[in-house]
Amino acid sequence: TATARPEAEVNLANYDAEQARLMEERCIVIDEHDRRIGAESKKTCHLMTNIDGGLLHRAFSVFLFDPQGRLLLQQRADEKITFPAYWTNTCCSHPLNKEDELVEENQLGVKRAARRKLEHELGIPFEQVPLDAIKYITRIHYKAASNDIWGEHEIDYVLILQATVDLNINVNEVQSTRYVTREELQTMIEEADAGKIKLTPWFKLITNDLLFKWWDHLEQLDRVAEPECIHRY
Ligand code: DMA
Ligand code: MN
Repeated sequence: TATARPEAEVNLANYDAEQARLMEERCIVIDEHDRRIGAESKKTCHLMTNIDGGLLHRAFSVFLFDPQGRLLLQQRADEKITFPAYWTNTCCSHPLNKEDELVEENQLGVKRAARRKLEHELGIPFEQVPLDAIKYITRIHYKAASNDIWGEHEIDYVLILQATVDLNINVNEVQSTRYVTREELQTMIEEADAGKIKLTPWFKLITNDLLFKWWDHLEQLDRVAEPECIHRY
């Protein structure tokens, strides 16, 4: 079973101060069936030493589409400790180990966390993202290293949203954004294969396997949702 090591081994003083501070957030530690078994700091959850010991946490990934069906992407800030400067889906983060974000019924906890981070990273006002506009599709269990020290090992709730939103990006989190069509995303995938840009591992997995099917059913997401499923990679 998973055991977290003490916090002391990696010195966060070498990183951006705000991103280092956010490493104190309390993530939800889960077993491979997505049952809560505890809580650990974001730092503890993202150290490869702990991940290699099996430590797993709960996360979410938002895919926001505009009314014309274009997907909003972000390029992560250079300040991010994991996957800096990588292009990825609209917004990712973690529900925190606090009462309102622990609620599992109707995936309320992760949806609340998604609204919180859409506002924090992209400046999207809460009122532009009603909770019932956020559709839960499925879960993805994956592991990926960012470098020798840091990485991800998560069960990631995929949330899809179609809305018109105002953006006011937090440059400590996000360095740029763009809306893409399917064809434009395909071009970015080719650029990533050619080494010209970087795409996050979870976004690549989801894009390879699942995204285009969801994209074809934005008006009828119930038909492609797999709420009980945990896709394993
Ligand atoms: C973590 O994303 C969640 C996934 C699905 C990779 P993140 O590194 O952007 O989290 P945060 O914004 O909280 O640093
Ligand atoms: Mn994570």
